[in-house]
Amino acid sequence: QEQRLGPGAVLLHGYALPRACALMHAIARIEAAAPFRHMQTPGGFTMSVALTNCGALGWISDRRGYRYSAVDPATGAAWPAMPPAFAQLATAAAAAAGYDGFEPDACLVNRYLPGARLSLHQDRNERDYAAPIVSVSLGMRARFLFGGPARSDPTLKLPLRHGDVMVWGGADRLRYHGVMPLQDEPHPLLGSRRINLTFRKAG
Ligand code: MD3
Ligand code: FE
Repeated sequence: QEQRLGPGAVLLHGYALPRACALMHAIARIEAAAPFRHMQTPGGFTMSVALTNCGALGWISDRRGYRYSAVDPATGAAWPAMPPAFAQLATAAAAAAGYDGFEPDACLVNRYLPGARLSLHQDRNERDYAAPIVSVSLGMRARFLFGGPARSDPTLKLPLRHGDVMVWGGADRLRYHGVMPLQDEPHPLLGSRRINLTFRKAG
């Protein structure tokens, strides 16, 4: 069912479940062309989350900052194309949440192993904040932190499970958010992993 989290934010429980198997096969192909890697933060830390990308633009981080790149910095080659099934799912989920015509040009694929976490941050490397963001959770359960417009605002802890899809836009677009350290509760299909797809209009 749908859970409204704010004026522009909706959690669609299990929305991606019918497509989960196809998504995992597509992720295996993306991973073969552009392997998961741990990027450096501008502050010199190594991210505990490993990532890769597909689509015209990919989110990257290094000592110079966070940004989008048309090429994989590890190889200099273009990121793998966004599988049509990915774009279709993101467009349909956005429409179900009230955002018609969402056409993502970037899909960040995050991989969490037990202990990996994502500290509280805002997504602000995109050109246009008018487009929503669509996020698809696969595999192990995560405790998502849903904050406010300021880092110091109180956070709500929200469980995200295999197949859950979140859509964020409008007034909720710049909320702080993060992911608590993952507990090892192996998933029947994915084992001790969590994969998150984040669809954005970045360019
Ligand atoms: C809430 N990834 O990669 S996106 C990220 O589970 C990121 O890997 C999360 O945050 C993950 O940047 C899931 C969820 C998300 C994205 C944008 C938001 C939540 C948001 C913008 C405003 C509020
Ligand atoms: Fe984020």
